[in-house]
Amino acid sequence: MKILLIAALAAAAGQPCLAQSLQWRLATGYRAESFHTQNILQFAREVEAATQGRLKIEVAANNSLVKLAEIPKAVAAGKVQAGEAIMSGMGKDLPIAGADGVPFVVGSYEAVQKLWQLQRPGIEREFAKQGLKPLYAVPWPPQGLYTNKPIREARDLAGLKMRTYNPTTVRIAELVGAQPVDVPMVQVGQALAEGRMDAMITSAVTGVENKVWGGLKHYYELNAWFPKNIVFVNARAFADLPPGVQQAVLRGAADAEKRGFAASREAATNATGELRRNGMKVEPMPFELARDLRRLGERFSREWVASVGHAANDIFIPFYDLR
Ligand code: PCA
Repeated sequence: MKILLIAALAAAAGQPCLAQSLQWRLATGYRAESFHTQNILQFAREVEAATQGRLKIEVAANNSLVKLAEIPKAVAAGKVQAGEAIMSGMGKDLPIAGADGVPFVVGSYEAVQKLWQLQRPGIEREFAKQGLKPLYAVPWPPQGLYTNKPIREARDLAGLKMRTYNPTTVRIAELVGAQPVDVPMVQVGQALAEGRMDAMITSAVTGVENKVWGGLKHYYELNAWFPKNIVFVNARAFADLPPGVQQAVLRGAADAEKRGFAASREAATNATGELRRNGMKVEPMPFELARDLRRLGERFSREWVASVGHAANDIFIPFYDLR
């Protein structure tokens, strides 16, 4: 009698007695302390709470489960159910994700939102073709230039070893006559200590996380682009979830996106102050450098539009309100 009563109560509360608990693994290439990963961890907690433990998401940070560059393929193959990647790094397989890395298109968080809204339908379609379902995207703070010596114009970068993380940073290094060096974000501190890099383009927050002030002395606020990280799941794994759990994941994702945008803004402000407090010179972009980089930026825009074809118009024409 007592057991029957408990069963009835559980059913009335909408909790099946034998509800199966599912466990997902989510791979990221960034550190657990990163604001992106902290946001993912909160997303995982919220999904677990909203589903009364029916879906648990275990987050594997710092390339521990799958290396950053291999995460989309690992998720598509179902080796892990979910993952995070940097969209501008996926440009080879996914040209429309490359819009993120075109310099001087996006100059504010409002513009990040606008670009993302315009990219999202195409990203959903392209991800679906690869068996992936996007959940949410969060930008890194604006990208600036770190150097070990003062820079006035692009020519001053010639011969420097420039750390890269996506096709844009590689092209910039090549075009200014620097030597591109591919260093994963979590190894920047080590690469600096070993003298493997003299400069890089990334956010203030990434400089802080890697305590770069030992080797790099200048930070120029280029505001060049705001690359986004995207969190996604294996489409089958998502389709196999009960509808209520699917809804909890989507709600959690929408909240994570909002929270992530706010965290990125906050990290941007705090990190620039932190660079200054550690003795770095934080400066606006010198006029000549701005001129040179804008020229490169225009070239990248044309190349990107040519590589993407008409899907680029669907993004850039409304982005610039050209209709
Ligand atoms: N940090 C990451 C990507 C962009 C950023 O701000 C990195 O440097 O790899």
